[in-house]
Amino acid sequence: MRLAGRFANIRSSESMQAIANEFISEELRGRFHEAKNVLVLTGAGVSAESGVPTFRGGGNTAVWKGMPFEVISSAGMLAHDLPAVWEWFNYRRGLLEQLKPNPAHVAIARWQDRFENFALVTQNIDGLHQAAGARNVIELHGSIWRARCFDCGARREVRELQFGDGVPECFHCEGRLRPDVVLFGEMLPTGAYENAAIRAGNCELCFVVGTSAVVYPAALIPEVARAAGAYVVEVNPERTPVSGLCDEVLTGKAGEILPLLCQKPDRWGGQRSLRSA
Ligand code: BJW
Repeated sequence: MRLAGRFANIRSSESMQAIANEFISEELRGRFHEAKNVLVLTGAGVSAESGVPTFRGGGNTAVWKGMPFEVISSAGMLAHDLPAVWEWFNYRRGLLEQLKPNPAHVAIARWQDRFENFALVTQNIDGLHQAAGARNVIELHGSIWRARCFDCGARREVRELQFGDGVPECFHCEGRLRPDVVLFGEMLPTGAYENAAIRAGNCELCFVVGTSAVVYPAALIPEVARAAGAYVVEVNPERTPVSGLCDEVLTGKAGEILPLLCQKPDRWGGQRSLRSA
């Protein structure tokens, strides 16, 4: 179901409610109301409405100084030109510093207090979920706000660093620091995927929000949830390779769709129960 264009005229919570009733299926509203174990997997699209460019979609991939991001954000580039990698991430942090969480981040952060067991798994490195108040975020691809030592593995907030010759030094061992992000061809942080997969295997409702679902192993999470019997819902303006396995595909922007799910249950017409339907 496509939501495009409907949000320009929203004037009141009543019209929000009307749109929610129209676009969010009764099945999903019921499941959302009753669920105890919920997992959300997010990708770059959840931050798009904050002004963060996505990697793919919208006419192809990001390029910086003539290099596609698969090149500049790769393990090979770390070995080849570490100062250029820092320059790329410093540039992006500079842009991010001016951006704020959008209604999708805010809605997801609220869900953590709504469900008994809630897991937020993100591929994003931008920190916007945390800025919206999300806690215990499982960061599959690290964080642009941290640095890590090549030699001793110590981590440090980037804001605390000094960039002398372009590559900051470790406070512990004087080794070279790198951005604490997972580049192409690198392993994910120890336990991050495993933790996410366990949570996916235990959830009953799984939202897949704003990801092209082409990067592994993150793209396996919806499959793990589905195989374990979860109801899987995709939120994305475009179809993706996981659309076919989803129980519902909500076609539209995360910042418009997710707040609809946050409407209070009584506004959805009472305590609907799927099991008694
Ligand atoms: C909206 C919206 C709105 C727009 N609302 N939605 C199995 C098969 C083949 C290859 C592999 C495999 N397993 C592993 C690999 C290799 C590789 C991989 O997956 N390659 C594929 C591309 C083929 N994976 C890895 O290398 C991973 N490491 C690993 O697996 O280690 C073991 C291993 C190593 C080597 C070989 C084999 C195994 C690591 C992956 C790290 C990814 N890193 C990046 C860069 C981070 C640093 C940086 O930022 O520069 O992470 S790549 C980039 O893609 C970034 C993202 O987190 C990631 C995913 O992208 P995402 O989030 O899905 O964004 P987009 O842009 O792709 O999509 C945006 C979506 O939003 C679109 O669908 C829009 O429609 C939508 N959208 N506006 C909602 N308003």
